[in-house]
Amino acid sequence: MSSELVIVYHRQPYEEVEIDGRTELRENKSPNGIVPTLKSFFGRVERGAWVAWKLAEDPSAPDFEPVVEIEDAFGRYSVSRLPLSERQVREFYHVTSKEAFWPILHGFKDRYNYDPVDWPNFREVNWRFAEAAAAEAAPGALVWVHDYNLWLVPGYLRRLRPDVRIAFYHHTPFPAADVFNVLPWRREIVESLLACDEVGFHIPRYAANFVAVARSLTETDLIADAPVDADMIAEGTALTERIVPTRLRHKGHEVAVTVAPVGVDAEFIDSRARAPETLAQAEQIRAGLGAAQLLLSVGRTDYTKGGIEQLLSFERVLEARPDLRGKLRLMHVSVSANRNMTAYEEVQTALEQTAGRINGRFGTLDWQPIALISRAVPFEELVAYYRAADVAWITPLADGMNLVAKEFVAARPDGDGVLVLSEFAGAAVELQEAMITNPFSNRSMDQAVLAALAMPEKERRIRMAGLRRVVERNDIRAWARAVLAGQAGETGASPPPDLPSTEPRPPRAA
Ligand code: GDG
Repeated sequence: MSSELVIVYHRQPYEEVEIDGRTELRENKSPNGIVPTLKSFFGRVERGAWVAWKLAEDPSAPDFEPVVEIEDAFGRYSVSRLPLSERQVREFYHVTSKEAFWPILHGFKDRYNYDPVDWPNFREVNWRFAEAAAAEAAPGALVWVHDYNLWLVPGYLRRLRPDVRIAFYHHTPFPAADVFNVLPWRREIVESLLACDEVGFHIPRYAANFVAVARSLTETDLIADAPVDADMIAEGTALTERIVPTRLRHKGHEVAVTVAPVGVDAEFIDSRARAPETLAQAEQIRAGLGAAQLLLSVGRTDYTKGGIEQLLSFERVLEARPDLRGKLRLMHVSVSANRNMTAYEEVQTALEQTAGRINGRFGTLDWQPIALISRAVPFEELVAYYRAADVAWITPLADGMNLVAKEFVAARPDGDGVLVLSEFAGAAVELQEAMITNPFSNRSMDQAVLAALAMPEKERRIRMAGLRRVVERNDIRAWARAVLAGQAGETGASPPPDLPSTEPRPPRAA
């Protein structure tokens, strides 16, 4: 019970590698992403803790140490691994979180599946996360909980440890009340979130939706709001809000509602994109294309990412513009995170069938219009593709933020390249110089990609310069700063530690 900062995140903060029958803990292969950023917060506290789950054959007698002490480049912290059985993980993560919550969060009411949900199991798993966090937190510590699969943790933790500060960050969208309130457990979830000192979102719309849901279900007063900064107002686009709620009161307890859009490590990606080996790889990619333009699409295999809709747009474009046949290639990277889930298998099959049909319809011996990539591309290679692409085509039907769009921009120190971005990605309120498109409209989709392919260099450069300013300014460090500011002053709690740098500190002797 001695950590000043406890991070509660479902995944462990490192990779486990089997070497000669022994398990070794290694830094995550990709230096990119949210995990290293979260770990960097440990660099400025005396002692931190991370709570995650780990598969155990018999959770009552796990064959691993539940708590391990780590001393690495990021600092000194313990990792509590909650032993969960395969069944518990399936029910809590793959069923309740992915089949019931995920579709609702993204506005797909018709995909919502209530029947298989084992709610007592969800409660139990969340309770155990809360217990582990309570066991690690020093008096008055900050406990920072991530994402909807841990929705009940704040409420339980408040009961176990009234003294700690609790912050919660949503990585997904937060839907409007008439969508969220489909969930039969809506009140329990919202009461838990209202036990936080701070609830954080990517963009003002999600914060406003959360407040509307809270007020629809509970006696909650809105005690402060604020105008949205001009740089988060993308005139006329779907997710723009002008006023953002900032403070609530529920049962005498005040909750700060904060907006902090997650950014990417722009500096790191920029340096990768300038590296000679990346440039050589990008050159090679371009040489392989001949005179063809490269359209690049990257995302997880998920119905929210709009992959099928995008392939259909590509097909319409090739149909309507025979002159483009042979002069255009689409590299569609769609990596499955949850191979064993029916919903994702269906998307994968549909992607393969659609891409196969389009290649069959238009392809020749020398030219296949679509390269469908289902394996994870190493990040360094991905940067080379970002660098080589003419157009990044990112058109999710719903997306909390979408970091791929920001990575593409960060990977373009050459100042060229066009970003076509769905207005239903949180990133669209920040990335106002992108070609914004509505993925629910065939005409908007087809016109945006055609306009991007035909865009004159001068306009491309003006837009990219604007995008790069935003991505550099709102990078991962800015996110950390905004999060820390929200967790401090607003809640009346003690000031936060200084802003950590994502540059890891040198390892120290244990
Ligand atoms: C959730 C929210 C929110 C993808 N393919 C490969 C690969 N990736 C990497 C990308 C990027 C990450 O995966 C995807 O991030 P996104 O933000 O696009 O989407 P989600 O995974 O759905 O994340 C989302 C995010 O949380 C953060 O809050 O933005 O809205 O849904 O970093 O680069 N990386 C590599 N190879 C691939 O083939 N190496």
